[in-house]
Amino acid sequence: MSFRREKFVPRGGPDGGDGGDGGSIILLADRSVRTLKELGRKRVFQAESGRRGEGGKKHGRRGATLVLKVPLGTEIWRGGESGSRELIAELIEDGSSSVVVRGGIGGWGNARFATSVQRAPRIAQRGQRGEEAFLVLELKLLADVGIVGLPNAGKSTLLRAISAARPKVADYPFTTLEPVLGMVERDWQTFVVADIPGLIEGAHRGAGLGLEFLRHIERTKLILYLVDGGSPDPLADLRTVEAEVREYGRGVAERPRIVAVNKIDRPEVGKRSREISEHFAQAGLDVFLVSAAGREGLDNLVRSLAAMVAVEGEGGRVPQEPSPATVQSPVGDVRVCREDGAFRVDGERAVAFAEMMPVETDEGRAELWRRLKRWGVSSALRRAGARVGDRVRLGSVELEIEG
Ligand SMILES: Nc1nc2c(ncn2[C@@H]2O[C@H](COP(=O)(O)OP(=O)(O)OP(=O)(O)O)[C@@H](O)[C@H]2O)c(=O)[nH]1
Ligand SMILES: [Mg+2]
Repeated sequence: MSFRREKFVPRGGPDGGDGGDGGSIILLADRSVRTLKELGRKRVFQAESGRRGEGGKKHGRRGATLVLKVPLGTEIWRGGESGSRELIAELIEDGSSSVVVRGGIGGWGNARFATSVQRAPRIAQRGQRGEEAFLVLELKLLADVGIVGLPNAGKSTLLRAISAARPKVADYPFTTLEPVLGMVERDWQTFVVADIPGLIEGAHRGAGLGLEFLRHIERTKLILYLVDGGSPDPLADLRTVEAEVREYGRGVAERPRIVAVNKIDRPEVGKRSREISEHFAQAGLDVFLVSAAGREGLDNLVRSLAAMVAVEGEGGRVPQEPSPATVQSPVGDVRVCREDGAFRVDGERAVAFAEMMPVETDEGRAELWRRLKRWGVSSALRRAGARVGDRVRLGSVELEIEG
């Protein structure tokens, strides 16, 4: 509330400006954020208040929006009074966001209330109360492949063998307590494999570590069932695990699958390997015979996983038009986007460099690709969905991604 005060104006009019709106809080999915740990350290977040209005009809400034970055795959739940909760958003794609609480509207200053009748209103609004919310954030890992099997089957050993991830391996059950993700790279394709704890018969009733961790593979494109070839009956082991996965529900049991029998390096397993595959074949199952520890048969297995991930990726699960990716490279910002069936790379220096290269020669092209890789452009292309055989344009240069 304010009234104009000037010399020789004995009774100035009302000139109180409006208050600014309060800031909102937005959760934003950002691929550079990996965990919720950062957020977890602080418990209460508050966006900035709007400023007060002032005399001279000056409106108060709006409160700044508070943007909290979260990893891709974050679920936002609103906690209810009775402990119930409701899912309000899932932030899966890079850049997706959700306004979780809205700032209040700024109150009107007394200048707004002046009328021909009421020339000196002593009314000013209070600002609206901002929203408050009690939220639970839960991170579901985003993996393409989930490895499922009994404890000790060699799941973690396998993930170590096919990726740079280093989950703990030991000769006792339930070595893995938390899911571990590994990035598997094969030529132009990368996919993420999740190693999860082993599950045992009765897990749906809480035996062993239970089944709760299966939520981490709810969204995988396929499941890799890994069984220990040294077990008395590997097929029965598979059935046990399958039954538990079915109990868990949520479509995990119906996911496309690959079955692999592990530890064929052990002499007693090697000897039985034909018998084992035939046993599975009779049940209509094609299996891969591998040794995670001895790195046998893994090329074949990874090739099949990669192919299945690629096929599944064409369904509705993966966005067909990922948002343009920008990379900060030594030659400045480079942007990658889709352009009628091909991929376009923008960035002044990167494009100039490409146009200056003798791309008609194998050597020239190879050198350009080496640069693009070093600048992070290849990864950006891959993230944007580019695969072997796709065309890439840099200014007037057009290249095909070679395998
Ligand atoms: N001989 C042989 N041993 C293996 C192979 N793969 C794993 N092992 C051994 O089997 C044991 C269990 O391996 P892990 O990779 O920890 O098994 P896991 O399935 O991750 O087990 P949990 O995390 O407890 O569910 C370890 O002693 C490994 O060294 C293999 O291909 N050959
Ligand atoms: Mg393990």
